[in-house]
Amino acid sequence: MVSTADPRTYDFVIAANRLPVDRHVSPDGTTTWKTSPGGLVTAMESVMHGREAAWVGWAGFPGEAPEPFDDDALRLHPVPLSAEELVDYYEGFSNDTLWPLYHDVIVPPTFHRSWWHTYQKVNDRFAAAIAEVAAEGATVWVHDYQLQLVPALLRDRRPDLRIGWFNHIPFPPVELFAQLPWRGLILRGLLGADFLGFQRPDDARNFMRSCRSVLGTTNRGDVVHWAGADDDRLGAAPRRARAAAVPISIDASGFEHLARSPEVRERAREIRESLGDPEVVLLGVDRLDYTKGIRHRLRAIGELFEDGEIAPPEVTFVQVATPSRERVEAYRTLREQIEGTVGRINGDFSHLGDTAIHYLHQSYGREEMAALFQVADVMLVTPLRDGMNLVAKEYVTARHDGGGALVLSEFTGAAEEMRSAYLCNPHDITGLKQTILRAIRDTPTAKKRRMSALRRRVRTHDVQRWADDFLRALAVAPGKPEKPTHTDGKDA
Ligand code: GDG
Repeated sequence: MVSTADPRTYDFVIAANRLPVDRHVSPDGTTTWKTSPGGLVTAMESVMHGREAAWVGWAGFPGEAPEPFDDDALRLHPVPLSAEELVDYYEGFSNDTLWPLYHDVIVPPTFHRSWWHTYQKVNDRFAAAIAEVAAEGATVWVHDYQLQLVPALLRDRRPDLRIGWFNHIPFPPVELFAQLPWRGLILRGLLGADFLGFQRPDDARNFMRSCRSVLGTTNRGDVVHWAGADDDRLGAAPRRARAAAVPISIDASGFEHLARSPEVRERAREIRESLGDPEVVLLGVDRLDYTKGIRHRLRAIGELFEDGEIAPPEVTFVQVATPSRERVEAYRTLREQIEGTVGRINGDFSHLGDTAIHYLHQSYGREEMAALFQVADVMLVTPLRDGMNLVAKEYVTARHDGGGALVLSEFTGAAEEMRSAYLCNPHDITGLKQTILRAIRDTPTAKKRRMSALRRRVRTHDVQRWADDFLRALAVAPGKPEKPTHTDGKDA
């Protein structure tokens, strides 16, 4: 990677909270950057088609930001965040105000004016950085809930840009969104975009309803019409923005290729053997987050052990809970609760050499993940609310043998597309238990039929298609109204 400070500008700019690279400092003090293997990076590579692009984001450590540098055709433009800003903008407003509010208030959101002020300040810094690297008339793709003010702040600086925003998490119903003390300013921030992409049609509808109810906008179909306001803070210029569902996906061919590799298949055999060759392996893979429904899943599994419906060594449950947001109180509490429950269940139902639940609070490489998916006879994806859930899509992609069964919560964006999964309501513990048993006991033919439909869906709706769909929608989005709009006030 080459570090240069020249003021080049780019026709395509991506902005996300994090840059797609991680810094590694070796013992002799040399710094190297490694591309973080994520869906977003792959998707962006596929749409860049070799053209030069810039990525604006935080470099992953507090304090002064490194100078912009190149990673192949990608210009990386770090935005600095101080340690205090990380606490207030990232851990606070993003992860302890917006995250719970946008996920059905599973835990109560915390509202602090000081967090909000920092969120505004950091969003403004991102907007300034994007304005600096974007060429005249460039396309800018802003990602996620951490940067909701960026579209309008950027448009104020650079009306020439085409601005899109994609929400990776759900957009809440107006009844919940209305709790946010700064609701009008957030919506106004988003309306700076030409196109707003959401995971599900319901998320787009929730957004449009919030705009109508909070800002008094009207909409025709999926286009929101903002007539401008007298309130200076909201801005006076009329705008039009389109809001629609563009569900995210995974690099299906890349992941399948990895899953088919001899190393991964061999590793899958090893894992199964080290678990004692059980008849049925149940698996959960989640960031340790209260949205993922891990406690409800454990409750159902614990009761199934208690009822004698399942028992080790024939059946074992592996739960990978990747460490996440450990400085936020709600996450620490959740970890204690989960580990207490796992301990109790194992105390009651494990025997020497036969473990009921293998609980792993660790992160693993992609290869290990792909191997684990191949070992799972039944994959449990049971979030209480999830924007999409990529684990569900990765699981079916890894099952190139056509085996396995996916239990999937209705409250994920993935459930909208993956109708052939064993769908469940994770709040209904009795129903969840029955669904898990059904996924274990269904005939191989029935399971194969479902798996084959799921695999087809993900193969034909991969991350490249998502990025293409988003950029196509952004390219034709209406933007600034050319003439006064006539509105019928109907909801989409
Ligand atoms: C947000 C939204 C939306 C997990 N542990 C390890 C690991 N992972 C990988 C999974 C998957 C990704 O992380 C998690 O993605 P999810 O979609 O399941 O969930 P969030 O992190 O909450 O993501 C979500 C997503 O954004 C995209 O828009 O779907 O709804 O909440 O790829 O495999 N990967 C590795 N080691 C781990 O230990 N290598």
